[in-house]
Amino acid sequence: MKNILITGGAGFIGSNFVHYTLKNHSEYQITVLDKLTYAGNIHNLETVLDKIEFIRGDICDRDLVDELVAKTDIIVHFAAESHNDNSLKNPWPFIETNLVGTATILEAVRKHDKRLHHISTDEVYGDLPINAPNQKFTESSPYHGSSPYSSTKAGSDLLVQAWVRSFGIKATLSNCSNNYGAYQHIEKFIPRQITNILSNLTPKLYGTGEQVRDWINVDDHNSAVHTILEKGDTNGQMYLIGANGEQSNKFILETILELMGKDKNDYEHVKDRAGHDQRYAIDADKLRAELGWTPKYTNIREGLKNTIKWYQDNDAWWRNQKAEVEQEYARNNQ
Ligand code: NAD
Ligand code: TDX
Repeated sequence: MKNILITGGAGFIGSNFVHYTLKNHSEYQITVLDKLTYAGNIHNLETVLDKIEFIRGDICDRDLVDELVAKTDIIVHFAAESHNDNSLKNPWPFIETNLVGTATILEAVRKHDKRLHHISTDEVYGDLPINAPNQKFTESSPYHGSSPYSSTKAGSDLLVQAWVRSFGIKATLSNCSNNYGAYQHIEKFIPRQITNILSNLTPKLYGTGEQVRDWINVDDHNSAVHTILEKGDTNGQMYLIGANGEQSNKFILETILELMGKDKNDYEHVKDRAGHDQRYAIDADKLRAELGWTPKYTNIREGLKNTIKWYQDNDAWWRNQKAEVEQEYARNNQ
């Protein structure tokens, strides 16, 4: 058995990673470290709490991180402030968690000589033009963060790279595109629109809605992370994760409306996001060619159908947050 420490394991992707690991990788003994911010939810793990160790704590807490890293073999670092819109209102938690938190983990990894996998995002590369299908992000694309969120994630990647080069720590990095699936906070695009429809509220599209995101099922992201844990080059190699899922926001929203039996025009355009990235697109050839990974769930219609069903079936998981989330958006005319 190997011990694995999962930071941010009560959030959207991290909790899916815990479930995925328990189902598919019995070789791991799991500890989760999560602060349970507004985005973390212990209920995401309630069915498996007897199979894992859960520790509520902050990745910026040096003593706690040191103690937990000392006891583990591998760290998979998901914990982050993750929502662009929040970073535009108050960047400080992003600077604390994404930069100081990652540095705290790196120092413990260095001291105890442990293996790190750092979870990052395609947003570190900025954006691409909408009408340039041949342009995609690759591992050699230049860093170009647009928001405090994406720039602090970019900074966290650079910290990992520096600790590899200067201190020789064993680390891999992955930069994934937009995830969808169960347990995603209702502040994010797809769950916000699904829960708007389930609450008889009008879905809200920023600006023209022509912006493109490269959608991937959260289990495909997590299977890629496991592939990197098994076969990745720990000399600081970075792998882009994506499943060729490019779609405009407008298309996604119209498909959700249609799948939920509504008129596909039944939404409103609201104020655009400041600095809104136009298009993300991933070239995942390195991961596919070097490590032999392939995604499984590439039918976005099917994926949206299952995600809608999850929010329908798990009303209690999101319902009591809905009014507050929408109030916050309304304050910004969104
Ligand atoms: P999320 O906001 O749903 O979850 C983040 C989790 O981290 C929460 O459980 C929260 O409580 C925890 N956390 C936050 N600050 C912490 C701190 N200081 N100490 C300990 N725990 C803390 O985010 P997510 O969407 O699951 O994203 C997880 C990771 O994946 C992030 O690093 C994000 O940048 C990256 N990522 C996300 C996407 C996406 O589409 N959501 C795509 C690519 C990469
Ligand atoms: O109500 C909305 N209406 C809307 O049109 C919301 C919340 C969003 N949008 C648009 C903005 C984006 O173009 O939808 C798109 C997706 O928005 P988000 O869900 O906020 O995701 P994004 O900003 O693309 O970032 C996501 O993917 C990369 C995650 O939140 C990040 O954590 C990840 O790094």
